[in-house]
Amino acid sequence: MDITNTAVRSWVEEIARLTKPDRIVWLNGSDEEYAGLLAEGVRIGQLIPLNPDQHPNSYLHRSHPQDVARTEQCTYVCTMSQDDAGPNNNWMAPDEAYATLRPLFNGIMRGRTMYVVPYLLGPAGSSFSVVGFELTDSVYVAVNMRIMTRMGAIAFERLGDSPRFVKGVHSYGALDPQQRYICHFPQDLAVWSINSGYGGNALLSKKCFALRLASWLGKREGWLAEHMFITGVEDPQGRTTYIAGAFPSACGKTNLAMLKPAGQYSGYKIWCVGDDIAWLRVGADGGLYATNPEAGFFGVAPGTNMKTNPNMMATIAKNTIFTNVALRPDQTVWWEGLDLPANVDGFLDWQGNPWDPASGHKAAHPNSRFTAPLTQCPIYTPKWNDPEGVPISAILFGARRSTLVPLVCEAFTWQHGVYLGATLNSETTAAAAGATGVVRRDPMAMLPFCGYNMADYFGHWLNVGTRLTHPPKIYRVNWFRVDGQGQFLWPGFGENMRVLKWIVDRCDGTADAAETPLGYLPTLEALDTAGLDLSTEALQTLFDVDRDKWLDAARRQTDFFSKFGDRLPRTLLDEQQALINRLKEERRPRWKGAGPRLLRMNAGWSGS
Ligand code: OXD
Ligand code: MN
Repeated sequence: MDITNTAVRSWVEEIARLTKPDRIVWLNGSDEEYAGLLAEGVRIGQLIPLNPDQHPNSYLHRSHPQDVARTEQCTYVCTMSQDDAGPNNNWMAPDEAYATLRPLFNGIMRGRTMYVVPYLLGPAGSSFSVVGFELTDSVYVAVNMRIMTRMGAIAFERLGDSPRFVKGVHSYGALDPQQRYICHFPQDLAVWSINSGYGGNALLSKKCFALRLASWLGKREGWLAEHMFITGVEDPQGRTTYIAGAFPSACGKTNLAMLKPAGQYSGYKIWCVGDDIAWLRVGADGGLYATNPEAGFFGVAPGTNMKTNPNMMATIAKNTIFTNVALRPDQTVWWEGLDLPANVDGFLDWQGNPWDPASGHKAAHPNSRFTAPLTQCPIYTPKWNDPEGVPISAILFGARRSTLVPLVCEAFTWQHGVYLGATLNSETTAAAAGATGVVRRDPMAMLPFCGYNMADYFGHWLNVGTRLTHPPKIYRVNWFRVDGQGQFLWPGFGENMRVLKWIVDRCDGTADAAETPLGYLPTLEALDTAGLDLSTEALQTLFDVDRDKWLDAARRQTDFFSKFGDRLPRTLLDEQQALINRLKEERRPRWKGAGPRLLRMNAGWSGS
């Protein structure tokens, strides 16, 4: 390739001088090149070819057993001042970080190839889009980047002579967890990552650039980079309403993004624009527009099946890279959540050892993944490539909460919605290393991904709201509430369409809601529960607003807010106080509209 951009050339030379690779290979994104990279991955044992009939052009990768998830404790935001990174980030001064990293990178690529991966995040010709480069010694990273981004010549076309591109430097090093660093340098638009090959740590386009650096860029330039899916809901009349939704990792965001409407909803169509990241801008008409900067899915395998996500099952039927799933003797893949055949002889677990189900350990790692091109999704929409993005009518903030939080609740205003997002908390999952099932605050599902002080981030959200003449409605949703036996109350998956339908109708102004202290909840008539095997008690629990527990929860938000000191926007404290006041108000129902019946006549609120 003839590289005329001098800034790119001199940066690549500089990193090569430090890392000392045997060879430098500039990638152009072609099919032939991709085939060659896959063959190289097989040759060096990083990729195992799968059964070509069952999984055409697909491969399995087994990672180092201690390199299976994002490692937040090794992830740093290296702003000049610690306050700019905020209490939500690990911080290191840029000089100190470079001084730590340079010796680690010195000569690390000796005997290896350095791949230069040029890519564009966002559609060609779009004001949303930004160019990035990743320099990596991992062929696994290179092939995943080919799936996850618009990779190759398209990036050079966009860049021209400009020196403005995101500089990612990655080496899997020795995969040593003690020396693992993922360091972000917003001022330099740079990320340096060493000693991990795991997606979120090593595919630097994803969490590192498209969220951490992009959120920081968005703050400076007036846009938002969010951990959100983007989905269009087309009604039988052909009108499409776009929804964006933030959920913490491994909380069903991907399944919701490509939900398959069934039964009475089979006249509806769902269009998937993206499942993980949304870049949002205020449009000339004062609406909010979104684009998915990525070009592929990096989804969680366990639990994905024909019931939970038939569209994803079709998406990963070919050209897919699986990581840390189980392997059957016929070279097909398996994970928990797929039917377990009677005979598991010859199954290898995610580490390649014979698997004995009686041992109690899982065959696939709980955070095992697949990487597949977005355009293979049966409900992919060309809108994904629209330079203008898609207009967003509703934003969802969802989390995994077994208690307290109702199935769905609409914010009164944009700023109340920002408060609902800012106070999101969720039970932790296997997507990050550490204990699972522990409730932690995860504002806007961005706690691990916001590249600057979250107090400023909340302020930025509030500011964006002031520029929106018709802001999207904001919702908090929770599919994960359980009964006394720990069973999920709401069937979830395809049935979430019922909730989306209520939301779409609210956006159209045609669905009823009842006003509660938390926000607007659906009325009994407005949420379609026909044909669901839901007891009255289950329905009541799903919409229960326990006044005392909520008061307690609202007061406990102070601990979180106080971490941000004076930087926290006053508006959030006002919203917290307003919630507390509403919860303390006299026990009487407050109706909005022509007296619809409240879905949940909870003792705490209705007091009747
Ligand atoms: C992801 C994550 O990989 O959120 O998308 O961890
Ligand atoms: Mn994610």
